[in-house]
Amino acid sequence: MELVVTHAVADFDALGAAVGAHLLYPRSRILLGPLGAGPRELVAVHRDRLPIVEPAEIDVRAVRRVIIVDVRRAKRLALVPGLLERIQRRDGIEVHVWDHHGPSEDDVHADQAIIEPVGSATTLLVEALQRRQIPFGPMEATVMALGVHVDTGSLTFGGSTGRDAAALGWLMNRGAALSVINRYLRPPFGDSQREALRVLLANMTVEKIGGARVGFAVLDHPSGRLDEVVSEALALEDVHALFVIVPDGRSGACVIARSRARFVDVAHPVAHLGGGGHPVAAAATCRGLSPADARARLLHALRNEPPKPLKVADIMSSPVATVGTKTPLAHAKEVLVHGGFTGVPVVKDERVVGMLSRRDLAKAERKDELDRPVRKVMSAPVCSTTEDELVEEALATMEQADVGRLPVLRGERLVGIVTRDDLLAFLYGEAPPSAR
Ligand SMILES: [Mn+2]
Repeated sequence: MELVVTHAVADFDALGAAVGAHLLYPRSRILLGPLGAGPRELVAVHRDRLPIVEPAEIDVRAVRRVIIVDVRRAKRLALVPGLLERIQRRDGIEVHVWDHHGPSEDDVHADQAIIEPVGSATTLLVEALQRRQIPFGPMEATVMALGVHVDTGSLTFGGSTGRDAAALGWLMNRGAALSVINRYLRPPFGDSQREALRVLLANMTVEKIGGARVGFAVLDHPSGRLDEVVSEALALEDVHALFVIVPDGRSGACVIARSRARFVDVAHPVAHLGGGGHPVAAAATCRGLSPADARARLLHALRNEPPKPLKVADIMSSPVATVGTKTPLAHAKEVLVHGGFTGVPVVKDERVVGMLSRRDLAKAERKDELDRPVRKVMSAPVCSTTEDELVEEALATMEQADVGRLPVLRGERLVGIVTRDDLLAFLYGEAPPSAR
């Protein structure tokens, strides 16, 4: 007997990868543990077309090969009694692993391991199916496409790769049904999700950790599709990451974590509670730990290794060339041209009172007014930033004000400047212009 297995509370990536594995290992059957809400609804309708085996049908001694997908930590596997012991004893059982998570201490030993850092585990199976030209129908293509969509946020999460996009494209060409994908990917909220969202937002507290805003919410009771509720809350609130904790059974807690900033890795604190996942989405189920204790431990883990978002001080240029309000424009032009600046702050009594850009100068030059003082053509008031501000926030200021540079102030004193070039280098992960 060959079994395809995955993690408990299987999501669509687990299910899609399992369906792909069955195509790749045609003698196998899929063993599913508890399912997440979306997969549960899909399986309820698709059950007869999926090669699912019930736990009661399995003779553990007869299992010759186990294909583990979307997981390899012993703790997270959804198995039948006795099977994990046989896997760990390497007792006449061949183990194949297809996974895209980082390593952990309790990873099972594999005879064959395909472990690559792509956005979804399903992608790895799809690539193998493509290489071996294995045929399948629109139903299988659809379930696998859902796997890629869910784990990559439809190719938008950090960690999504061109390989995920190529796999998804190939599945679409193989007949993946968009109407079915949309049905299961973004079902409308029901009353219980709306209520959970309301309570979550009302209970949320925000902690500042290492400059990042991290939201925490403890809910009184679990609700269906809570992971989608958490994602929705993250989209609504001005936080970089969100941890939601609900009771699990009589003496346990469940954690669902989401991040939208690359500088907050939620998998790391969640791993302290025995959970796992990815930098942008992680979850843990903790036995014997109250929701309040789980919250305290997450906070402790985060404070021990705080996020390190880039701040304005990390990318600003200094010292800054300036001009005075009374400086003639002809002289200011020389400062700009010689320095290669597109603009300079205008300073009076050591306070920044305006900005003078090349555009302001060109306008004056066309009117033959370069003998006038700077204050006549400078732009004011000035949009500024501070050294401690996150680069993300300076970027938002620049977007909203549509200005090309932000003077950096400490109190009233000018200590640096951030330009469009600096922020573009940050956006595209380039070396800052000042270091080039
Ligand atoms: Mn996955």
